Amino acid sequence: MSKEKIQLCDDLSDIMPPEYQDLVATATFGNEERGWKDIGSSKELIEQHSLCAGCPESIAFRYILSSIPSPEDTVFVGSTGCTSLVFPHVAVQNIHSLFGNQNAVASGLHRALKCRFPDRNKDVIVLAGDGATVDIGLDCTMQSWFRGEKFTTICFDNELYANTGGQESGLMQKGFVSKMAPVGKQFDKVRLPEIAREAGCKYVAMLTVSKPNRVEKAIKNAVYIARELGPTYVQLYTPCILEIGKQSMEGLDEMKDAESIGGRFVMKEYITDDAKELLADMEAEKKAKKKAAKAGK
Ligand SMILES: Cc1ncc(C[n+]2csc(CCOP(=O)(O)OP(=O)(O)O)c2C)c(N)n1
Ligand code: SF4
Ligand SMILES: [Mg+2]
Repeated sequence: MSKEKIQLCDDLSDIMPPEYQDLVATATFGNEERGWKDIGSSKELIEQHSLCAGCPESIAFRYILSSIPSPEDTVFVGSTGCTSLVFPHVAVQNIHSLFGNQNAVASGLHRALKCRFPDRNKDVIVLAGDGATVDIGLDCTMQSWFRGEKFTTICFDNELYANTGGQESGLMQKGFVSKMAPVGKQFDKVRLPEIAREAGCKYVAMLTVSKPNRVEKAIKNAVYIARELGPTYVQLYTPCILEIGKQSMEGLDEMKDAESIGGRFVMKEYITDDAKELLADMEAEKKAKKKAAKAGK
């Protein structure tokens, strides 16, 4: 795992786009400690986006891309929705699946990568909206968890179908009225984190993207646990400011409100015992490495 994979060919380097040259010069590939704090000095994996100005999905993308441990060995599987507008701007391999099929596609992809590269970690990460994950795709989502497929599912939960103008989703809150669902949601928000836990996920987290360090930790936990043990699920509140009638600067306040005591997005984490053990071992190994490095100075 290194920057070697993205090196420029000497004869062609001067005609390569400046974005690619920047990527080669500043990429954090191969740095195990890469994280959200690199965003300020390296915009390597996402140059721009085509979401609405101020959409929290854009910062969620940046936090995720800066936190994945091995971008050069990662493949994202997306689905139709606002998230899919971002993938063309992202410098990580990605596949666009038919709406709702993303976890089935990811299952096949992960198995194929395992056969092709048996000795290498190849991380597969599904990143899709709530409509794709819980409504139209729920069967594929849950069956992949039942089968114990070793990849991470991330859901950008904006509590409606944003990309098609605001229809009701299973993750919409009870009573909410949107443009394309004028009667108001009749049922409670589906408890997907609990379903994920009961369907066999080894690690589940639900949180907003207001605190980058929390997002980084959840993404890293999810990817490392999926590599070794089984399916993991992260649900991120990325409010659709357009549909809930907020200004571009108001997404952060909306997330802070939603995660405060009694809110719908108070942070939740479920970790199985074997996953806790794995995380503890990794932490101990990291500390030992640091100590050895210090002693060697
Ligand atoms: C098979 C199929 N069914 C329906 C659609 C129409 N469609 C496109 S985006 C979308 C809603 C996406 O909602 P969500 O997954 O919550 O993502 P968001 O746009 O909210 O980020 C739908 C229903 C489609 N493109 N393909
Ligand atoms: S419609 Fe909503 S979710 Fe989609 S980009 Fe705009 S603000 Fe974001
Ligand atoms: Mg949605």
